[in-house]
Amino acid sequence: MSDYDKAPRPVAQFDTMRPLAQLDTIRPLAQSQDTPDDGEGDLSVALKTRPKSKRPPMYKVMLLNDDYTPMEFVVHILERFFGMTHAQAFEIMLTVHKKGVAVVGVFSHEIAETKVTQVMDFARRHQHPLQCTMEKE
Ligand code: TYC
Repeated sequence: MSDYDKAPRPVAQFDTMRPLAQLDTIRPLAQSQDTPDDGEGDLSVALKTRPKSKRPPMYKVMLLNDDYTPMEFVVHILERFFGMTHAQAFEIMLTVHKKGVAVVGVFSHEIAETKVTQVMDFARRHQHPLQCTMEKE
């Protein structure tokens, strides 16, 4: 067990998923009850409009590189708060180390904000200068 695991863990949180694409256009609905299919060869299709529904905006959560935060601490953050395997976490940590920044997940506004707060609090408690930010997709 690593030292980081001794701190209290946050309650498990399930990331929101994007709903399936919702079409805003007029499209056929199932055969209307008003016009039952009488089998007489009427090829018309019942069209109804549906209210426009917009998908909620999504937010990228990003980790920034610095010269002081230990690599293993960043790997631990990615495993603990972003559900990555050790191998995934190590790869993303190296990307941040080499490129300066990497997206570590995309979430609803509320979940993204929670992730940023969890990472920043955890880094601060361990006295590391690690920075985590969010940005609209
Ligand atoms: N650059 C840090 C080091 O060499 C490691 C590091 C990686 C820090 C990713 C922050 O988000 C980060 N110890």
